[in-house]
This record gives sequence, structure tokens and C-alpha cells, in this order.
Amino acid sequence: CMEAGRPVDSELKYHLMEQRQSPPLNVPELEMPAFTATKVSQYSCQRKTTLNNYNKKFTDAFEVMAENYEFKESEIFCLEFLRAASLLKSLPFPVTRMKDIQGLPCMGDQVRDIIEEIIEEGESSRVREVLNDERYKAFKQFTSVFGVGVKTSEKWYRMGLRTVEEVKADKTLKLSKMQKAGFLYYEDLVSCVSKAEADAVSLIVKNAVCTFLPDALVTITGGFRRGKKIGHDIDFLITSPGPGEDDELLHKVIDLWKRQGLLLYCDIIESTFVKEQLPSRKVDAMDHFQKCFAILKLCQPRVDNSTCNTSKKLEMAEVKDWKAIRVDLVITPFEQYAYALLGWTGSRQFGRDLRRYASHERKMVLDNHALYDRRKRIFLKAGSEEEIFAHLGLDYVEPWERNA
Ligand code: DCT
Ligand code: MG
Repeated sequence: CMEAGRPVDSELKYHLMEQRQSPPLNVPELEMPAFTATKVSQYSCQRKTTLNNYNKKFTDAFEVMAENYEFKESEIFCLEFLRAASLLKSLPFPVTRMKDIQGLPCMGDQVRDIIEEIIEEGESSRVREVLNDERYKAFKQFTSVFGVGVKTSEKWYRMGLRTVEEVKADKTLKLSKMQKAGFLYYEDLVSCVSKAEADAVSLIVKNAVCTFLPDALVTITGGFRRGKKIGHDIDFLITSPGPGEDDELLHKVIDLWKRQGLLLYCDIIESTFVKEQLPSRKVDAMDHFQKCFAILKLCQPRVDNSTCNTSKKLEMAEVKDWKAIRVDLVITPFEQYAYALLGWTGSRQFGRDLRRYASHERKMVLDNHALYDRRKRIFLKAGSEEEIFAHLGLDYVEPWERNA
């Protein structure tokens, strides 16, 4: 449509946006797809949401509001803002006037007020208040530590603590093994994982798993499967088409990494899956797979020092040449792999909406293990994500379109 690099004056931009909403009859459908606000689904699993977000200034604001409500354990308001953020992420144009959101679902009064303020003032006073709020700032810091959630943050806040440094300095606090690791590797863990680091860890995981189970399938899931260039951790799904389940695989992999000095932290959760059990109804419930929340030591290649003099070598020996990286490993039975892949690919909001759609629109129960049809009283088998979407009567949504 527009020539690259050519500035678009506001009048032309206005004209283009008008066209996008009601395309003139002489423009072929393919060139200018019609956008009809009332046809946009309230479920993100019926929308395509790529990483190309035209409404970042609004969605960032909503995510701050949602997070603040999460810290206050007010789930309804939190979800209202997450749904609104997710909807604006899926729009094929930037919102510039209130008219642009007319007829769209998920736009409640609180949401509209903030959009209006951002359009008119450039920023929202309510969001600014949250960002300056003492409680929000403290919770934001505390929850950035691996192993610290809202409950622990609440406790520390009530004790008068406000910063990560203050928590670190308080030697009377009883920290969990996870939180101790969280503080020990804090700087590395808050700095995001890059795609290059994810690829390097992927090789380490594949090598270790295939040492013990050569035909195992190792798939990177989470944000990286959705095409993100950074993440807070790296998620892997491991399965094997061979006969029998190998409970030992995860333990063997972890032991190997221990011997290689690559394991900085690990918490193995044994499988709690009971066959014949109905899918879990609890929204956002943890699944029952055997899994491991780990911190790996990723050695970073450094410049060759073989030609350096002795003092330079000593100096370089003190430079840390590794980075602590959060890795989740999930082991799934082969028959449940497609469901696990769909759940662990996310996004969280996409998963929530898939489950809500299944339950409200199809009388089905979806979780990371299975799909249950309550009317037919049967479990629906699936060998691929495509088959799950088909069971639900949904058009297939590619992983990179699930960034809701
Ligand atoms: N998930 C799940 N069950 C859990 C935890 C997570 O089904 N108990 C899903 C939801 C998203 C996906 O797994 C990955 O989770 P995260 O790593 O938290 O999210 P992400 O999208 O990978 O984001 P990030 O880039 O921050 O890691
Ligand atoms: Mg992740």
C-alpha cells in the first residue's frame, strides 16, 4: 500500500484507515481486506495475533493495570485488562480515535477510559499512578525473583520490605531453595534469554536426551516457538514414540548435567497424572506431567586468550564466562504430546481463551493432557495441533499467530 520510507501525512493516513474499515467496492478484496469490528471474536483463539503489535502504547498500559490487579489478587479486573490488551494486539491498524474501537468486544468502561486518555493526553494518569505506587513497585521487584510469587511478596511487603536489596540484606528471612537460587543468579535471570542462547541450550538438551533415548522428540515451546526473539526462560517438551514410559529419562539427563557441572539448580516434579480422570476444570491449573524447573550454566564463548601474556590471562580468568538460564523440561506420554504442545506453546492468554471457548461454546473440557466431549462423554484423540483445532471446530492458528 504505502511506499517504504515515504512519510505519510496525517490526512492520507486518515484516508487509508477509513478505507480499511469500509473498503470501496472497486478495490479488490485481496488488496484491502475488509475490517468489520463487530465480526472480531471475543476469543483470542479465533483471532490471529502476530508479534507485529500496532497498539503497543495501549497494550503496555493495560498490562501494567492487569499486573497491578494480579498483585491485588483481583482476578476479574486482571482478566479484563489482559483480554483488552490481547484484542488490541490482534488489530491490523493502530487505534488513533475512539471511533476505531467502536463495536469491538472486550472494551469495558475502565479500558475505554484509559484508551481515551492515552489518545488525548499521550499517557494515562491511572497507569502513571500505578507505576509510581509503592506497593506495585515493591511487588514488581519481589516477583522478578525466581521462586517469589504474590503470596511471598505480600508477606515481605507487610514486613516493611520494599526492594530486592532489602530482602537480600535481611538475614532473618527463611528462603526456599528456589528463592535462594533466585537471589544467587538474580542478575543473569532478570536479563532476558536471547534466541541465540535458546538455540545453544536447545543443542545441550537434545544431546543429553538423545544420549539415553535416541528416538526421543525434543521440541522448544513457549515464546520461542511463537517466534519471540527474547524470553524469560526456555521451555522444552520431550516425548518418545517408543513403547513404554521412561520415568528415568529426566533423572538421567539431570545426573549427566550434574556430572558435567552444568546444573545450577533443579526441582523435579514427578508425574501426578491419573488415567481415566476427567480433564482438570481449574482454569490455569498446573498440568500433571513429570517436569523439571532448572537453572543451567550456559558457557559463553570468549575471545581466544592463547596469545595473551600471563597478567592478561589472569585478568581474563576472573571474568565470568557463563550465564545462568532458566529452563523448563516437560516429559509427556506420546498420546498426549499434541495437547501438551498446544498448552505449552501458549501464550497464556491464548490458552485461557482456548479452554474458555471449549467449555462455553462446545461443552468440552480442554487441558494440557486431553479434550473431553461432555455431550458424547468421550475423550477426543489428537496426533497434532491441527486435529485439536478441528475437534473444537476452530480454524487452525499457527504458533506465531498465538501471541495473544
Ligand atoms: N504453561 C502451561 N502450564 C504451566 C505453565 C505454563 O500450560 N503450568 C504454558 C503457558 C505458556 C507456556 O506454557 C510457556 O510459559 P512461560 O514460559 O511462562 O511463557 P512464555 O510465553 O514462554 O513467555 P516467556 O518469554 O516470558 O518465557
Ligand atoms: Mg517461556
